[in-house]
Amino acid sequence: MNHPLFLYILLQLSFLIAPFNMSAQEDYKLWLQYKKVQHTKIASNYQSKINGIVALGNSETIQVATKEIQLGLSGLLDSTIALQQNTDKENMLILGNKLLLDENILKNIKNEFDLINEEGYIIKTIQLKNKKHILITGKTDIGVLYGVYNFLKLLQTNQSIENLAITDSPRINIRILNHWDNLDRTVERGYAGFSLWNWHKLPDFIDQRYVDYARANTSIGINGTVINNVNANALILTPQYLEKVEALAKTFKPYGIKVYLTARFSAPIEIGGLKTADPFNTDVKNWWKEKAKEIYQRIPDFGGFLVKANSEGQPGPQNYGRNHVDGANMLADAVAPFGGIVMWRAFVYSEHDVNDRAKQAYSEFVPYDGQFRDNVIVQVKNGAIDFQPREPFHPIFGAMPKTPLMMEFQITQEYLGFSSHLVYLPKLYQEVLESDTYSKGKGSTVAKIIDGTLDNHKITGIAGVANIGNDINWTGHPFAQANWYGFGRLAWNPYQDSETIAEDWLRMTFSNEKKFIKAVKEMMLESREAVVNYMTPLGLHHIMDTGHHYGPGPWVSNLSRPEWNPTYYHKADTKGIGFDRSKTGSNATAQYAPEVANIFDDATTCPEKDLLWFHHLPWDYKLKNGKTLWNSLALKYQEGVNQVASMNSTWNKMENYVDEARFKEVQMLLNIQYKEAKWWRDACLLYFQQYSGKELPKEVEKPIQTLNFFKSLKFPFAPGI
Ligand code: GCV
Repeated sequence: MNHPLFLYILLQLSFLIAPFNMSAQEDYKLWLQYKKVQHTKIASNYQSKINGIVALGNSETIQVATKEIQLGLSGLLDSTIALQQNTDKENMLILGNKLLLDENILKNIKNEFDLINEEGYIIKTIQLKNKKHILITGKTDIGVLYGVYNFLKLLQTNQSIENLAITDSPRINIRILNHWDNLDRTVERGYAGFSLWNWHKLPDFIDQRYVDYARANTSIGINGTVINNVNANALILTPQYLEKVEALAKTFKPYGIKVYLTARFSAPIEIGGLKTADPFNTDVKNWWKEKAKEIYQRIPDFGGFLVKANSEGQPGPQNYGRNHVDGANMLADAVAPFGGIVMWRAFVYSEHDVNDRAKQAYSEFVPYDGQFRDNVIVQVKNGAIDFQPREPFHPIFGAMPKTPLMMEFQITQEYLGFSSHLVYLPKLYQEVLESDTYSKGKGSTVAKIIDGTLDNHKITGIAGVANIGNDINWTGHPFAQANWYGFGRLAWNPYQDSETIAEDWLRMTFSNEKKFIKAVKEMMLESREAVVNYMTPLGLHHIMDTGHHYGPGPWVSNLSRPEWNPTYYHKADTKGIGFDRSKTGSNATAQYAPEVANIFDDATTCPEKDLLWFHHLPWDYKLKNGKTLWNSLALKYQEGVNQVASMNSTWNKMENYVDEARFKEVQMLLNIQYKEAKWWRDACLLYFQQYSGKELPKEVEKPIQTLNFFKSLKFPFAPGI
């Protein structure tokens, strides 16, 4: 039968029953799936311990906390847990901040409040008149909300809730996402659709997405968001847009999330009618002061500004013969009366500077140490070039002890296969955070610099360039959700292990089945090394194709700015390969503390993972494995491909643990990743082989295509530009 009505009904029905719809919902829910606890013993234990909810106070945040706990429990326990007025019945879940706890409850608390800060929480099993209850508290309502999400995590990950005594606080104050979102809803380096912010419908239309975005962020401890691109448009500071920003800020406020904006340095000219943006000009200073006042009138808890100045063509104080300190301090003075801060980026390099690009930000910023206002924090990328699959830690960390420094990680995968490659980034973040700068002797890790403990800073921060868009699953790749999740967890506590985070994420997002977790966790943990191997092994970097940064392009050498060309970075020639940043070369190694510099400076002590970052070595230089550099490089590329092949085979065995649609989605993406890993291997090896003049080792598969074929590939519409 081919009747149009029949086809129409069939189509409707197929949407109703299609697993894709189910999974689209599951994808959308991120790690807040709240699926029924499968293990019957564990589930009945939870049920016996949670009989009702007593919520103290009625602030917006407590209302959100109550709603979330009800939502979570109704899914996890598959039953409705009712709100109660008092603790007469046993096994109540009591939510309330310290000020609202009565004497009897407080008697159960020892020194726990001394152990937490303003955003911290306590989850404790207490006794009232011989009846057991669970208390979730903190010094503030936001602390309570964090406690609620962490209590739900215990259930989501099937942990015991017997005799609970948990205290926890964030170690870093500003835990923030940087959205590189433009006002036309495109997202620079965004691979998950368009921007979440529907500027056209704001301020009157509040998309449910904004609320779910806030829920997801708060559940992992993120407390700030810069909603627009660092390549900024001044229009965001006009009343027309500020009204819309205000609506978003109001939506996020109950979740403890502050809104921040990027400030285009030339805004006084572009939207203020002034002739200059010189930070020493009185009219300019007053313009920013008035602008800050206007913003704070609308958004009393506005966080402050993030600024990219005199970098990649953005305007800044240097346009007027001033410097970064002059610019940052002028803006800092404007927001200071309202408690705002300025995050000033140190991502600077210039085509007019003949020095190694890796040295330029350090050379420019370190002399300013101690000159910034108290409410300025300098935002530094994790490495000295630009979010490569692997970079040694940025030498600014440890070199500006009198200035608060915040970390900038990239969550969006600009240089790591966009949203088609499965790469678990918390492994990369952990590697950087654990790096020892030796700035105050052994143990001066990057984590201790950014949490303020090493140099005693009160204002501390960590930023992640968001990988979020309006794709149904938020991040393009289902496993890219783990990078958003993991960033939040490490922002809360930069000393956590990425393995634990991966396990929690898998349990909350997919399943608590041991076999699934073991296999898929291993796959995630290996994925970061895999991408390094098939893209940029042994310290290679910045050899991607131009502009869009998609795929390999080690041959690119014709760009106007020398330091944008991949050939600038790998320096392959018939003698060898790598960038000599040792004493005999650019001497970038000298920007590190002597203990670190000495290690990097000598090719025999330099970790092999960073070898070609710091050294230009002959093709037949022997590595620790006894093999030549050429053979080792080729084998690394092959290893990367093999790792992706084994990720594929691991995933193919997981069909029974995952819903059909998410299983297929990841399977297709892993196939793309496999194809692209081979593309990277073949293109790079064919290109470098022109210089090495050597055969590929027998373990390396022979390329099927020619170098000219790879060079001919063009991607005019690659996303994210
Ligand atoms: C927002 C790299 C990216 C740019 C980005 C810049 C930055 O150069 O390719 O898209 O601009 O970093 O971090 O400012």
